Amino acid sequence: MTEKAGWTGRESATDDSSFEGHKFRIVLLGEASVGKSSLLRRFTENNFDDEYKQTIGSTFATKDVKVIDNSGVSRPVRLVIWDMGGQSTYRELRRQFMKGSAGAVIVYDVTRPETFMAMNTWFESFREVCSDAPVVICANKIDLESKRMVPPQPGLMLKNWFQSDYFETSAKVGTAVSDVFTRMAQIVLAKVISEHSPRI
Ligand SMILES: Nc1nc2c(ncn2[C@@H]2O[C@H](COP(=O)(O)OP(=O)(O)OP(=O)(O)O)[C@@H](O)[C@H]2O)c(=O)[nH]1
Ligand SMILES: [Mg+2]
Repeated sequence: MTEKAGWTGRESATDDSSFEGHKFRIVLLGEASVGKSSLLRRFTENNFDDEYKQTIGSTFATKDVKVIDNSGVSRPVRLVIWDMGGQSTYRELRRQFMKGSAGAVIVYDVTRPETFMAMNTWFESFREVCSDAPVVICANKIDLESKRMVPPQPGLMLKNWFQSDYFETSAKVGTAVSDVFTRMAQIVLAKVISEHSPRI
């Protein structure tokens, strides 16, 4: 799949006559096997696969959501979500895709503390490329209660550190998955609206 030329994190819908709303590119980041593709699949197809199929390079999926803005108006938002393979060999490719994206969902696996420990590196590499785009943290696989090694507390510390939202999710069961993406849509929409309102 190739990226459309001239894409930025925010695009008006003028190039897509069937959709009237804002369109945002979001990237999914985090270590290999934390559940990025599974979260995307759950969100876009409401499906889950127990078998691990490593993402080769990157793929994307699109979903339209309705977001209530600050004035209570429901607005259509199209999210184009890029799913980056977490293997380190894709580092440069990921940098290219991060450029100009409107926000990042950064995921770790609560059963593997090393994936939590890597969160700061993911955050920093995103910040290097997108200095003020919003980030949402996803503590995934919370259905694996007996295997859970990272409790909520460190996740909440990360939330403060990154100044971001934090969700505990399960792509398997579906817990809070749509909340993650809907919240991201809401934040990026609010940001665009505030950047384009006249300053007094
Ligand atoms: N129990 C449970 N398993 C999950 C969950 N999310 C993902 N998995 C499993 O974890 C494995 C890895 O999931 P993926 O979605 O492929 O992980 P990824 O982050 O896309 O991995 P890369 O593409 O290599 O970066 C798969 O076997 C999934 O079935 C979850 O919420 N709960
Ligand atoms: Mg994947």
